[in-house]
Amino acid sequence: MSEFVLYNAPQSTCSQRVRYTLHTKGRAFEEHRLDLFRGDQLKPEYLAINPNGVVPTLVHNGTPVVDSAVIMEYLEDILGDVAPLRPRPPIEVARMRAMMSFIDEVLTPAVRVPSYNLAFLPHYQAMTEEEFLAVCESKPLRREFLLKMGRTGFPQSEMDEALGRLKRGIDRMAHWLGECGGPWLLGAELTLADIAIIPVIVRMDDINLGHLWADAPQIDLWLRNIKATDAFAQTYYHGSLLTEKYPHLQSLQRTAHVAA
Ligand SMILES: N[C@@H](CCC(=O)N[C@@H](CS)C(=O)NCC(=O)O)C(=O)O
Repeated sequence: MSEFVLYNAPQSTCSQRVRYTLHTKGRAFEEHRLDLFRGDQLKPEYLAINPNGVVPTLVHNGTPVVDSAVIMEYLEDILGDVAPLRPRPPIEVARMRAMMSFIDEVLTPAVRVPSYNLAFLPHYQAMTEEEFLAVCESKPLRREFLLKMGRTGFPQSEMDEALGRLKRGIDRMAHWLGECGGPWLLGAELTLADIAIIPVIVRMDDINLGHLWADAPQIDLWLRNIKATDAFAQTYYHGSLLTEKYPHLQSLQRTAHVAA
């Protein structure tokens, strides 16, 4: 068995954070790609290593570590000498963790709402009401979220609320970059805070929400810098973007470009 075994999904934003961290550290890992719509994450053998029934899970030398932010910190704890992703002064570490906490409280849950409405909803619409309720009941972490979405999708009011939160998050990111002068969130060195926000920004870009940072060229530059890293290409292999998995989103993007 490899030292690192990663259970994840290509298009899962939480998984992408961990893939990016492992690639930045140059660590090979055995990758298991779960099919989240087939319910691989809810099978008893997976629940035994991650009782939350979500990806990612990193198994290190046989012991599971769960939750993407925890896994990133764990990797830094054990591999801190290789491509360090945490500043040295404790006050800077506190600042980095406060950013990560903001990202997880505001941006990460907010981006889920348009993602589900635009890309995942048809999967649930194809079910009968009974099947849908059974899937909701089987989810340890996402039961209420899915029930709220229902089979008609989140209403416009929820979408507007999510977009409002995304905009507030983007403004905060622009402020962080402006404050330190970039190119990364804490200044000259890439840190775990940058990695924590990558999948949110890439997802927003992918589902055509990049206009939310039209007045913040520092975010455009940050995204270009991220995309130029080796770890980015390794992390975002084909099938990691929603537009690659769901062709109907590509036509949405084309329409928006024409309209823009
Ligand atoms: N806080 C967890 C959240 C993990 C999570 O929500 N994972 C999603 C994919 S990004 C998932 O596995 N969803 C499967 C499902 O809802 O059944 C983390 O950061 O690891």
